[in-house]
Amino acid sequence: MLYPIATDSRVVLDLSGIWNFMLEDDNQEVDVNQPLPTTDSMAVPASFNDQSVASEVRRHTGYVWYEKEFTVAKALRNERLVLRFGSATHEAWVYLNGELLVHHKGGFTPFEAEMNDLLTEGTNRLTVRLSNILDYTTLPVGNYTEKKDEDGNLVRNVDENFDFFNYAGLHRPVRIYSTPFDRIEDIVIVPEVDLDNKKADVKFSVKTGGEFDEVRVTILDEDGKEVAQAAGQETSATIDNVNLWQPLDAYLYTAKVEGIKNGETVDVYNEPFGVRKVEVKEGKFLFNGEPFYFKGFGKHEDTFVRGRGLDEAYNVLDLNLMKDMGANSLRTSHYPYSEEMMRLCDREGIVVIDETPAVGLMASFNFDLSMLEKGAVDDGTWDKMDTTEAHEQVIRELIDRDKNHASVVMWSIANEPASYSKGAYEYFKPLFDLARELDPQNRPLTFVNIMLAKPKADLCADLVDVIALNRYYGWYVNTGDLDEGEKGTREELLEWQEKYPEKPMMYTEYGADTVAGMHSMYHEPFSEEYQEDYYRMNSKVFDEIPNFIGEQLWNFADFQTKFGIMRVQGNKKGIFTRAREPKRVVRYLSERWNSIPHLG
Ligand code: GCB
Repeated sequence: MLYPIATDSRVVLDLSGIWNFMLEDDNQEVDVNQPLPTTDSMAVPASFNDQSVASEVRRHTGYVWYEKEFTVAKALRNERLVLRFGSATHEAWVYLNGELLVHHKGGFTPFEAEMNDLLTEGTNRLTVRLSNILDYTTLPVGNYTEKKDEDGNLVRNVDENFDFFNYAGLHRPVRIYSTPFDRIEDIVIVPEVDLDNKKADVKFSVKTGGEFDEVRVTILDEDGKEVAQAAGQETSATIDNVNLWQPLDAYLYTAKVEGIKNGETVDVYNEPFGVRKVEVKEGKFLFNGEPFYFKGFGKHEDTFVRGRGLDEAYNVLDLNLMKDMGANSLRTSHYPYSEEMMRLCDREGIVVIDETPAVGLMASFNFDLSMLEKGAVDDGTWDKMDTTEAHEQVIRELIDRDKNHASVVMWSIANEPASYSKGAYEYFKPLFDLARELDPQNRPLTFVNIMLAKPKADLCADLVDVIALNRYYGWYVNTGDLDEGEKGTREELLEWQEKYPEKPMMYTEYGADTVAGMHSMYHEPFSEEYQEDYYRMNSKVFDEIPNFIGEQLWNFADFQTKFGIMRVQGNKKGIFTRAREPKRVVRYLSERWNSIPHLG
């Protein structure tokens, strides 16, 4: 699926702005043939939760409705018109002028539908019913319950099986774009790099709808100069003296793809792409032939008021803060980020580990944890979860959406599943196979391993190219005791190294909750001093481990979570506050990261 852009043959209309909004009332059926009985305002794109002062809106679980009227100019109505949602969290039923146009489940990937047949002259009414219900069939996974209140009304509840607030709404742009009826539908780009000769052979596969006499691909450099041409739907072109896409030194070519009929260009689409080679070899992650060291973050799409909604100013600031610190990478924890963020990472040279929304795949901590010292257990997770279908779907949709991004160097199939529980390998093996089959660029794969699944207990590390670990020695275990934390960290990393000498490993999370402005002479937990000591301790151990290829800390910024006795206004492991003000540790990490080369 292509990102909607304007070209000589395409127009994009944006339906962002104020929509009508209401919560669904179980006792009152909504007639989609009539305008919604509400004039309450809701901004799009954004979560609905933090835009209202009513706690029943903020905490609503179940269904909500959005509606917007729009007009499409006559000049456009003879084109093919597509309605496209960047995402709708988590399940959407979309009606145009009272007719169901499209349904989509999964809150973090785009979907679209041709709308010509339902479009009318003058005012059109676009109505969206959304559900924010998460259960054991969805990703993320939620603990879903229903009960009746005193008046007999149904009360739904989702208890997040994960540590971030279940923000919902129309989180990303809703757009209409036009194409000619004979059109380019998809472009797959696979650059094969010959590093010795500074050449790249770029393979293109162009999917079309309708009919063309010819498909032409022209490669343009950053100055818009033509560097190569090719013809055909399955074709390739060579770039000599190629400019490589390097971490923090991005170079983007543009593939200008034209569909030609009777000698005229009918449709044209411009897809940016970078040329780079990533591979995992002998315990290293090679980027254009050189060992790469990941420095950076797990983060969230999380800002004041907008919740999880797209905010491009925050995205730009966040990447600028990262670059200033000498960071080079992020993981899209714990769901696919907006297409706008992915394009920004391409442009800024930020390296991305692209994660599915598979988080919460764990039945509970209700078993004897000490058993894990001996080996795997059976905590019932893989009998209880019914997520295979959703998991396959998100892998398909994520790879389909992000396959051409130079910034994406690895897929993360899940965050912290119960990989210590019997049945985990059988659950994951087909999903890893699917991802390997689908990715045209054959990127390395990982999943993010939870602290319970140490080398003796984990059942899934055989499946990964890179071992990615979330570890909290000195925080959740050995709280406040960094000497013990250091021992635990070292011991475990050496154990992994010994078990998988050929696999590189990295931290994808490590952190300590820190209240901005809290200081302690005794460097106690929650103080800015403790956070700095904690990171210094970890850095020391990382530097001793030969196959250690990166540190992505938790978290870039403080973020909103559900209520919990360990969460005061959310998770405070940010090294920046939610307002992006630095905590004390930023100085230390900036110095460290600015002195570690990205490559070599
Ligand atoms: C984790 C999770 C992350 C949490 C973090 C924490 O392991 O992957 O979602 O926010 O721990 O702070 O507890």
